[in-house]
Amino acid sequence: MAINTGRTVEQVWAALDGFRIEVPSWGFANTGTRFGKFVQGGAATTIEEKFADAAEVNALTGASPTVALHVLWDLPGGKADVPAIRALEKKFGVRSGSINPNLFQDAEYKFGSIANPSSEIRKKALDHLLDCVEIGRELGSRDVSMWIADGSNYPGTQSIRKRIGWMEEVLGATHAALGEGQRMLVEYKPFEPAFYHTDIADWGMALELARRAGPKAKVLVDTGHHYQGTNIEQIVAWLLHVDELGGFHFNDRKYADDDLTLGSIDPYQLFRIFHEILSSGKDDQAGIAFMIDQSHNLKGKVEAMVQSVVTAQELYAKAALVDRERLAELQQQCRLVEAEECFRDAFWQDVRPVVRDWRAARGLPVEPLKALAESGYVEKITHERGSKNARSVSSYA
Ligand code: RM4
Ligand code: MN
Ligand code: MN
Repeated sequence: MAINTGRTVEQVWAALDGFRIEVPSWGFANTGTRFGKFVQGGAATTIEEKFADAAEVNALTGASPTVALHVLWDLPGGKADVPAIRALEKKFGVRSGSINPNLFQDAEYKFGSIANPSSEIRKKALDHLLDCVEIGRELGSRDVSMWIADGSNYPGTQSIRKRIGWMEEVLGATHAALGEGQRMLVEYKPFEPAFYHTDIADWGMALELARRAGPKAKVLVDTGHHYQGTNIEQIVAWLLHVDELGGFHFNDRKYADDDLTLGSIDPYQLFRIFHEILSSGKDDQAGIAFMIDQSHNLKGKVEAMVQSVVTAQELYAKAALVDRERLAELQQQCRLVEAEECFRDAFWQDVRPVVRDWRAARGLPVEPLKALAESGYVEKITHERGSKNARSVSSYA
Protein backbone atom coordinates (compact mmCIF):
# COMPACT_ATOMS: atom_id res chain seq x y z
CA MET A 1 0.00 0.00 0.00
CA ALA A 2 1.27 3.48 -0.83
CA ILE A 3 1.87 5.83 2.04
CA ASN A 4 2.11 9.44 1.00
CA THR A 5 3.11 11.19 4.20
CA GLY A 6 6.87 10.89 3.85
CA ARG A 7 6.98 7.87 6.15
CA THR A 8 7.47 4.22 5.30
CA VAL A 9 5.51 1.06 5.95
CA GLU A 10 8.49 -0.21 7.96
CA GLN A 11 8.18 2.73 10.34
CA VAL A 12 4.52 1.92 10.93
CA TRP A 13 5.28 -1.76 11.47
CA ALA A 14 7.99 -0.86 13.98
CA ALA A 15 5.48 1.30 15.86
CA LEU A 16 2.91 -1.54 15.87
CA ASP A 17 5.55 -4.03 17.07
CA GLY A 18 6.21 -1.85 20.08
CA PHE A 19 2.60 -1.07 20.88
CA ARG A 20 1.04 -2.67 23.98
CA ILE A 21 -2.18 -1.75 25.70
CA GLU A 22 -3.45 -3.27 28.92
CA VAL A 23 -7.04 -4.41 29.26
CA PRO A 24 -9.02 -3.96 32.50
CA SER A 25 -10.47 -6.99 34.25
CA TRP A 26 -13.54 -4.91 35.07
CA GLY A 27 -14.21 -4.27 31.39
CA PHE A 28 -15.29 -7.92 31.04
CA ALA A 29 -17.60 -7.86 34.04
CA ASN A 30 -21.21 -6.84 34.43
CA THR A 31 -21.43 -3.14 35.11
CA GLY A 32 -24.20 -0.66 35.19
CA THR A 33 -25.19 2.90 35.63
CA ARG A 34 -26.58 4.39 38.81
CA PHE A 35 -30.00 3.67 37.36
CA GLY A 36 -29.63 0.01 36.64
CA LYS A 37 -27.53 -2.85 35.53
CA PHE A 38 -28.00 -4.84 32.33
CA VAL A 39 -26.63 -8.29 32.96
CA GLN A 40 -24.97 -9.90 29.94
CA GLY A 41 -24.97 -13.65 29.55
CA GLY A 42 -21.31 -13.71 28.51
CA ALA A 43 -19.97 -11.32 31.14
CA ALA A 44 -17.20 -12.58 33.40
CA THR A 45 -18.09 -13.01 37.03
CA THR A 46 -14.94 -14.74 38.25
CA ILE A 47 -11.32 -13.78 37.95
CA GLU A 48 -10.75 -16.93 35.94
CA GLU A 49 -13.34 -15.82 33.39
CA LYS A 50 -11.74 -12.36 33.24
CA PHE A 51 -8.35 -13.91 32.51
CA ALA A 52 -9.91 -16.13 29.85
CA ASP A 53 -11.47 -13.10 28.12
CA ALA A 54 -8.24 -11.07 28.35
CA ALA A 55 -6.34 -13.97 26.81
CA GLU A 56 -8.85 -14.12 23.96
CA VAL A 57 -8.37 -10.41 23.24
CA ASN A 58 -4.60 -10.84 23.30
CA ALA A 59 -4.73 -13.85 20.99
CA LEU A 60 -6.77 -11.85 18.48
CA THR A 61 -4.78 -8.59 18.62
CA GLY A 62 -1.31 -9.53 19.84
CA ALA A 63 -1.20 -6.26 21.74
CA SER A 64 -2.65 -6.86 25.19
CA PRO A 65 -0.51 -9.33 27.15
CA THR A 66 -1.44 -7.87 30.55
CA VAL A 67 -4.68 -7.43 32.44
CA ALA A 68 -5.25 -4.73 35.07
CA LEU A 69 -6.59 -6.06 38.36
CA HIS A 70 -8.87 -4.29 40.83
CA VAL A 71 -7.92 -5.71 44.20
CA LEU A 72 -11.27 -5.80 45.94
CA TRP A 73 -13.05 -7.27 42.92
CA ASP A 74 -10.32 -9.64 41.74
CA LEU A 75 -8.34 -10.52 44.85
CA PRO A 76 -10.99 -10.31 47.59
CA GLY A 77 -8.67 -12.34 49.82
CA GLY A 78 -5.83 -9.84 49.26
CA LYS A 79 -2.32 -11.28 49.36
CA ALA A 80 -3.71 -14.74 49.99
CA ASP A 81 -5.10 -14.74 46.44
CA VAL A 82 -1.71 -14.20 44.80
CA PRO A 83 -1.01 -17.93 44.17
CA ALA A 84 -4.39 -18.30 42.46
CA ILE A 85 -3.61 -15.32 40.21
CA ARG A 86 -0.22 -16.82 39.37
CA ALA A 87 -1.91 -20.07 38.38
CA LEU A 88 -4.28 -18.15 36.09
CA GLU A 89 -1.38 -16.29 34.47
CA LYS A 90 0.16 -19.64 33.69
CA LYS A 91 -3.05 -21.21 32.47
CA PHE A 92 -4.05 -18.37 30.15
CA GLY A 93 -0.68 -16.91 29.13
CA VAL A 94 -1.49 -13.32 30.06
CA ARG A 95 0.14 -11.57 32.99
CA SER A 96 -1.14 -9.34 35.75
CA GLY A 97 -0.79 -5.69 34.89
CA SER A 98 -1.43 -2.70 37.09
CA ILE A 99 -2.75 -3.31 40.57
CA ASN A 100 -5.69 -1.05 41.37
CA PRO A 101 -6.49 -0.43 45.02
CA ASN A 102 -10.13 0.08 45.94
CA LEU A 103 -10.58 3.00 48.30
CA PHE A 104 -14.08 3.96 47.26
CA GLN A 105 -16.47 1.13 47.93
CA ASP A 106 -16.44 0.49 51.66
CA ALA A 107 -19.00 2.39 53.71
CA GLU A 108 -16.15 3.59 55.95
CA TYR A 109 -14.84 5.64 53.04
CA LYS A 110 -18.02 7.68 52.82
CA PHE A 111 -16.14 10.83 53.91
CA GLY A 112 -12.90 9.88 52.21
CA SER A 113 -10.08 7.36 52.41
CA ILE A 114 -6.56 8.82 52.44
CA ALA A 115 -8.04 12.30 53.03
CA ASN A 116 -10.56 11.23 55.67
CA PRO A 117 -10.51 13.36 58.84
CA SER A 118 -10.34 10.14 60.89
CA SER A 119 -6.78 8.92 61.41
CA GLU A 120 -8.11 5.37 61.84
CA ILE A 121 -9.74 5.38 58.44
CA ARG A 122 -6.64 6.90 56.86
CA LYS A 123 -4.64 4.10 58.46
CA LYS A 124 -7.04 1.52 57.03
CA ALA A 125 -6.60 3.10 53.59
CA LEU A 126 -2.81 3.09 53.96
CA ASP A 127 -2.85 -0.57 55.01
CA HIS A 128 -4.81 -1.38 51.86
CA LEU A 129 -2.33 0.54 49.73
CA LEU A 130 0.56 -1.29 51.38
CA ASP A 131 -1.17 -4.61 50.68
CA CYS A 132 -1.49 -3.55 47.04
CA VAL A 133 2.22 -2.73 46.90
CA GLU A 134 2.95 -6.17 48.30
CA ILE A 135 0.57 -7.87 45.86
CA GLY A 136 2.25 -5.98 43.01
CA ARG A 137 5.67 -7.05 44.18
CA GLU A 138 4.65 -10.69 44.49
CA LEU A 139 3.06 -10.70 41.06
CA GLY A 140 5.99 -8.91 39.46
CA SER A 141 3.70 -6.12 38.34
CA ARG A 142 5.21 -2.67 37.94
CA ASP A 143 2.41 -0.23 38.70
CA VAL A 144 0.10 0.35 41.61
CA SER A 145 -2.46 2.58 39.97
CA MET A 146 -4.50 4.72 42.33
CA TRP A 147 -7.69 6.49 41.74
CA ILE A 148 -8.69 8.33 44.90
CA ALA A 149 -12.41 9.07 44.92
CA ASP A 150 -12.19 11.36 47.97
CA GLY A 151 -13.96 14.68 48.08
CA SER A 152 -16.96 16.49 49.53
CA ASN A 153 -20.37 17.52 48.32
CA TYR A 154 -20.97 20.87 50.02
CA PRO A 155 -18.88 24.02 50.54
CA GLY A 156 -17.53 24.52 54.02
CA THR A 157 -18.04 20.93 55.11
CA GLN A 158 -14.38 19.86 54.87
CA SER A 159 -10.98 21.52 55.18
CA ILE A 160 -9.50 21.23 51.71
CA ARG A 161 -6.04 22.14 53.02
CA LYS A 162 -5.94 19.67 55.91
CA ARG A 163 -6.94 16.97 53.49
CA ILE A 164 -3.97 17.80 51.25
CA GLY A 165 -1.64 17.20 54.21
CA TRP A 166 -3.29 13.90 55.03
CA MET A 167 -2.97 12.70 51.45
CA GLU A 168 0.71 13.66 51.40
CA GLU A 169 1.36 11.55 54.49
CA VAL A 170 -0.36 8.44 53.13
CA LEU A 171 1.09 8.72 49.64
CA GLY A 172 4.57 9.31 51.06
CA ALA A 173 4.27 6.19 53.23
CA THR A 174 3.05 4.17 50.26
CA HIS A 175 5.95 5.37 48.15
CA ALA A 176 8.40 4.36 50.88
CA ALA A 177 7.14 0.77 50.61
CA LEU A 178 7.65 0.48 46.84
CA GLY A 179 10.23 -2.09 45.87
CA GLU A 180 12.79 -2.12 43.09
CA GLY A 181 11.07 -1.57 39.74
CA GLN A 182 7.72 -0.66 41.29
CA ARG A 183 5.90 2.61 40.68
CA MET A 184 2.74 4.28 41.87
CA LEU A 185 0.48 6.15 39.49
CA VAL A 186 -1.72 8.99 40.72
CA GLU A 187 -4.94 9.44 38.75
CA TYR A 188 -7.09 12.57 38.86
CA LYS A 189 -10.73 13.25 38.11
CA PRO A 190 -12.64 16.54 38.42
CA PHE A 191 -15.91 15.24 39.86
CA GLU A 192 -17.92 12.10 40.58
CA PRO A 193 -18.53 10.63 43.04
CA ALA A 194 -17.88 13.92 44.85
CA PHE A 195 -19.74 16.91 43.47
CA TYR A 196 -18.34 19.96 45.24
CA HIS A 197 -14.63 19.28 45.63
CA THR A 198 -12.52 16.29 44.67
CA ASP A 199 -9.23 15.97 46.54
CA ILE A 200 -7.24 15.06 43.42
CA ALA A 201 -9.21 16.95 40.80
CA ASP A 202 -6.72 17.74 38.05
CA TRP A 203 -3.22 17.08 36.72
CA GLY A 204 -1.69 19.90 38.76
CA MET A 205 -2.82 18.32 42.01
CA ALA A 206 -1.83 14.84 40.87
CA LEU A 207 1.59 16.08 39.73
CA GLU A 208 2.30 17.90 42.97
CA LEU A 209 1.24 14.93 45.08
CA ALA A 210 3.29 12.54 42.92
CA ARG A 211 6.36 14.75 43.20
CA ARG A 212 6.05 15.06 46.95
CA ALA A 213 5.55 11.30 47.32
CA GLY A 214 8.83 10.58 45.51
CA PRO A 215 10.51 9.72 42.21
CA LYS A 216 8.65 6.45 41.68
CA ALA A 217 5.30 8.25 41.67
CA LYS A 218 3.97 9.44 38.32
CA VAL A 219 0.74 10.92 36.98
CA LEU A 220 -1.93 8.84 35.27
CA VAL A 221 -4.11 10.56 32.66
CA ASP A 222 -7.57 9.08 32.21
CA THR A 223 -8.88 10.63 29.01
CA GLY A 224 -12.43 10.69 30.37
CA HIS A 225 -11.46 12.68 33.46
CA HIS A 226 -11.44 16.24 32.15
CA TYR A 227 -13.89 19.04 31.70
CA GLN A 228 -15.33 19.53 28.24
CA GLY A 229 -12.88 21.18 25.87
CA THR A 230 -9.75 20.54 27.95
CA ASN A 231 -6.69 20.24 25.74
CA ILE A 232 -5.52 16.83 26.93
CA GLU A 233 -2.58 16.58 24.56
CA GLN A 234 -1.20 19.78 26.06
CA ILE A 235 -1.33 18.20 29.51
CA VAL A 236 0.44 15.17 28.02
CA ALA A 237 3.11 17.41 26.50
CA TRP A 238 3.74 19.04 29.87
CA LEU A 239 3.90 15.76 31.75
CA LEU A 240 6.33 14.42 29.16
CA HIS A 241 8.41 17.58 29.47
CA VAL A 242 8.75 17.24 33.24
CA ASP A 243 9.17 13.43 33.10
CA GLU A 244 6.12 12.73 35.19
CA LEU A 245 3.85 10.91 32.76
CA GLY A 246 3.23 7.44 34.17
CA GLY A 247 0.50 6.28 31.86
CA PHE A 248 -3.03 6.48 30.55
CA HIS A 249 -6.47 5.14 31.07
CA PHE A 250 -7.91 5.35 27.59
CA ASN A 251 -11.61 5.61 26.85
CA ASP A 252 -13.83 8.10 25.09
CA ARG A 253 -16.57 10.36 26.29
CA LYS A 254 -19.24 12.67 25.04
CA TYR A 255 -20.31 14.26 28.33
CA ALA A 256 -18.52 13.15 31.51
CA ASP A 257 -16.65 10.00 32.60
CA ASP A 258 -18.63 7.99 30.08
CA ASP A 259 -16.11 5.14 29.66
CA LEU A 260 -17.06 4.67 26.01
CA THR A 261 -14.92 2.75 23.53
CA LEU A 262 -11.78 4.72 22.81
CA GLY A 263 -11.89 6.66 19.56
CA SER A 264 -15.66 6.25 19.27
CA ILE A 265 -16.46 9.94 19.73
CA ASP A 266 -13.24 11.81 18.90
CA PRO A 267 -10.54 9.67 17.29
CA TYR A 268 -8.58 12.81 16.36
CA GLN A 269 -7.96 13.49 20.04
CA LEU A 270 -6.28 10.14 20.65
CA PHE A 271 -4.23 10.64 17.48
CA ARG A 272 -3.05 13.98 18.88
CA ILE A 273 -2.12 12.38 22.20
CA PHE A 274 -0.15 9.62 20.46
CA HIS A 275 1.58 12.24 18.34
CA GLU A 276 2.76 14.09 21.46
CA ILE A 277 4.25 10.86 22.78
CA LEU A 278 5.87 9.83 19.51
CA SER A 279 7.27 13.30 18.91
CA SER A 280 8.56 13.78 22.45
CA GLY A 281 11.95 12.40 21.55
CA LYS A 282 11.89 10.08 24.55
CA ASP A 283 13.60 6.84 23.69
CA ASP A 284 12.00 4.94 26.51
CA GLN A 285 8.31 4.85 25.85
CA ALA A 286 8.04 1.73 27.96
CA GLY A 287 7.76 4.04 30.96
CA ILE A 288 4.35 5.17 29.74
CA ALA A 289 1.71 2.58 30.52
CA PHE A 290 -1.12 2.41 27.98
CA MET A 291 -4.22 1.01 29.60
CA ILE A 292 -7.87 0.79 28.66
CA ASP A 293 -10.37 1.84 31.33
CA GLN A 294 -13.83 1.22 29.94
CA SER A 295 -17.09 -0.20 31.05
CA HIS A 296 -19.33 -1.60 28.36
CA ASN A 297 -22.91 -1.42 29.44
CA LEU A 298 -24.54 -2.02 26.10
CA LYS A 299 -21.92 -3.60 23.83
CA GLY A 300 -20.72 -7.15 24.23
CA LYS A 301 -17.69 -7.06 26.51
CA VAL A 302 -15.16 -9.05 24.51
CA GLU A 303 -16.21 -7.50 21.19
CA ALA A 304 -15.92 -4.00 22.67
CA MET A 305 -12.48 -4.75 24.03
CA VAL A 306 -11.21 -6.13 20.71
CA GLN A 307 -12.67 -3.09 18.96
CA SER A 308 -10.86 -0.83 21.44
CA VAL A 309 -7.46 -2.48 21.04
CA VAL A 310 -7.78 -2.47 17.24
CA THR A 311 -8.79 1.21 17.23
CA ALA A 312 -5.85 2.07 19.48
CA GLN A 313 -3.48 0.24 17.12
CA GLU A 314 -4.91 2.08 14.11
CA LEU A 315 -4.66 5.51 15.74
CA TYR A 316 -1.13 4.76 16.90
CA ALA A 317 -0.21 3.72 13.37
CA LYS A 318 -1.66 6.98 12.06
CA ALA A 319 0.39 8.97 14.57
CA ALA A 320 3.49 7.06 13.45
CA LEU A 321 2.76 8.32 9.93
CA VAL A 322 3.30 11.98 10.78
CA ASP A 323 6.37 13.26 8.98
CA ARG A 324 7.80 14.78 12.13
CA GLU A 325 10.90 16.28 10.55
CA ARG A 326 8.88 18.10 7.95
CA LEU A 327 6.30 19.15 10.50
CA ALA A 328 9.03 20.63 12.71
CA GLU A 329 10.35 22.69 9.78
CA LEU A 330 6.91 23.97 8.89
CA GLN A 331 6.18 24.84 12.51
CA GLN A 332 9.48 26.67 12.78
CA GLN A 333 8.65 28.74 9.73
CA CYS A 334 5.08 29.30 10.90
CA ARG A 335 3.71 27.91 7.63
CA LEU A 336 0.43 27.24 9.33
CA VAL A 337 -1.73 25.71 6.65
CA GLU A 338 1.04 23.46 5.39
CA ALA A 339 1.86 22.38 8.95
CA GLU A 340 -1.75 21.59 9.68
CA GLU A 341 -2.13 19.69 6.41
CA CYS A 342 1.06 17.72 7.10
CA PHE A 343 -0.45 16.70 10.44
CA ARG A 344 -3.91 15.98 9.06
CA ASP A 345 -2.53 14.01 6.13
CA ALA A 346 -1.38 11.35 8.53
CA PHE A 347 -4.71 11.31 10.33
CA TRP A 348 -6.69 10.91 7.14
CA GLN A 349 -4.62 8.00 5.77
CA ASP A 350 -6.48 4.73 5.75
CA VAL A 351 -3.97 2.65 7.72
CA ARG A 352 -6.16 -0.44 7.87
CA PRO A 353 -4.46 -2.19 4.92
CA VAL A 354 -1.02 -1.63 6.53
CA VAL A 355 -2.26 -2.92 9.86
CA ARG A 356 -3.81 -5.95 8.14
CA ASP A 357 -0.51 -6.77 6.42
CA TRP A 358 1.31 -6.38 9.72
CA ARG A 359 -1.14 -8.76 11.41
CA ALA A 360 -0.69 -11.36 8.70
CA ALA A 361 3.11 -11.10 8.90
CA ARG A 362 2.94 -11.58 12.68
CA GLY A 363 0.69 -14.62 12.43
CA LEU A 364 -2.30 -12.78 13.90
CA PRO A 365 -5.86 -12.83 12.57
CA VAL A 366 -6.08 -10.23 9.82
CA GLU A 367 -9.53 -9.07 10.96
CA PRO A 368 -9.68 -9.54 14.75
CA LEU A 369 -13.38 -8.71 15.13
CA LYS A 370 -14.33 -11.04 12.30
CA ALA A 371 -12.08 -13.75 13.72
CA LEU A 372 -13.80 -13.34 17.08
CA ALA A 373 -17.21 -13.70 15.45
CA GLU A 374 -16.07 -16.81 13.55
CA SER A 375 -14.44 -18.39 16.58
CA GLY A 376 -17.74 -18.82 18.40
CA TYR A 377 -16.05 -17.65 21.62
CA VAL A 378 -18.83 -15.25 22.59
CA GLU A 379 -21.53 -17.90 22.02
CA LYS A 380 -19.49 -20.35 24.04
CA ILE A 381 -19.06 -18.10 27.08
CA THR A 382 -22.67 -16.94 26.85
CA HIS A 383 -23.78 -20.55 26.95
CA GLU A 384 -21.39 -21.49 29.78
CA ARG A 385 -21.93 -18.40 31.94
CA GLY A 386 -25.51 -17.52 31.06
CA SER A 387 -27.45 -19.13 33.86
CA LYS A 388 -24.96 -17.97 36.49
CA ASN A 389 -25.21 -14.44 35.15
CA ALA A 390 -28.98 -14.48 35.18
CA ARG A 391 -28.79 -14.86 38.96
CA SER A 392 -26.07 -12.26 39.43
CA VAL A 393 -27.19 -8.74 40.15
CA SER A 394 -24.89 -7.85 43.02
CA SER A 395 -21.37 -6.47 42.72
CA TYR A 396 -20.12 -3.74 40.39
CA ALA A 397 -17.38 -5.83 38.84
C1 RM4 B 1 -12.93 5.51 38.00
C2 RM4 B 1 -11.49 5.62 37.55
C3 RM4 B 1 -10.66 4.44 37.93
C4 RM4 B 1 -11.38 3.13 37.71
C5 RM4 B 1 -12.76 3.18 38.32
C6 RM4 B 1 -13.51 1.88 38.11
O1 RM4 B 1 -13.73 6.48 37.40
O2 RM4 B 1 -11.43 5.84 36.18
O3 RM4 B 1 -9.46 4.43 37.23
O4 RM4 B 1 -10.64 2.15 38.35
O5 RM4 B 1 -13.47 4.23 37.75
MN1 MN C 1 -9.47 5.47 35.22
MN1 MN D 1 -13.15 6.86 35.22
